[in-house]
Amino acid sequence: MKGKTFVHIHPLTRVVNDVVRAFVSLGFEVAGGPEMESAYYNFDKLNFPKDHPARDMQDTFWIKDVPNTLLRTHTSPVQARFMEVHKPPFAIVVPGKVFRNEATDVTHEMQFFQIEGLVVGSDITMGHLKGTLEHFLKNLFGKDVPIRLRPSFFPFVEPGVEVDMQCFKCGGSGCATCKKTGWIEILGAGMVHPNVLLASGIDPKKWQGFAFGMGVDRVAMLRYGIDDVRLLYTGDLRLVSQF
Ligand code: 2NL
Repeated sequence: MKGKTFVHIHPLTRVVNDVVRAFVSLGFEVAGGPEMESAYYNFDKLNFPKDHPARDMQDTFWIKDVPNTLLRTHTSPVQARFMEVHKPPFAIVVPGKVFRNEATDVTHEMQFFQIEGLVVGSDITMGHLKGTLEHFLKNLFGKDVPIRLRPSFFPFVEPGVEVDMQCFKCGGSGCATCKKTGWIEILGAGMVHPNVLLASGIDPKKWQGFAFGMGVDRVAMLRYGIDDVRLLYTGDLRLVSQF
């Protein structure tokens, strides 16, 4: 070929690669699964009540004319499938595309990327969760990053937490990136709900686990200062060629 060839790696691909590499260096394995799922794996196995609003037509893309079939709203059904066929202990990360039926704006797309993690073993505690996330952020940013855990709720964990990291832009003193708070919400996490382990044939008296999930798009926007999530999906070379 004549002339110069430039290789550009999409910002979403960069974040997925870096995050997955950080967890693989801690001994995690990578798992994947189908984007078209059943309500059983996407909701029922994950302790979503039958009347949970996420199951709504407004929030979920249901496949027309195929009963109980949808585009997965998170990567958790992959972990549910994994737990059915693997005995603990295990540690996995699951990167993948997910879908939500909602209006788009600068922070919302109807398709986006998620990375979830799941660790199941004996005597696994919240301390293991915190230590793992600290290792992950140190690996990603090349230095210690303080984090804080705030109580939160997700149907598939108990207790659930939201995890903030100290702002990487200002170091915690307050700036536009962290909205003057010094902290950036980076992921959701928690201890796997006993119902979720039970539903996949794992005895919660013998095994415990922690899980977490993060939005890749959000991390890419923060990291690269991209102010509209929709730019990540246009294929516009003026964006892509900067990476
Ligand atoms: C978020 C929060 C989260 C999980 C995902 C999970 C999966 C299984 C069992 C238990 Cl199979 N938990 N995943 C747990 C807590 C939070 O994601 O804000 N994601 C963008």
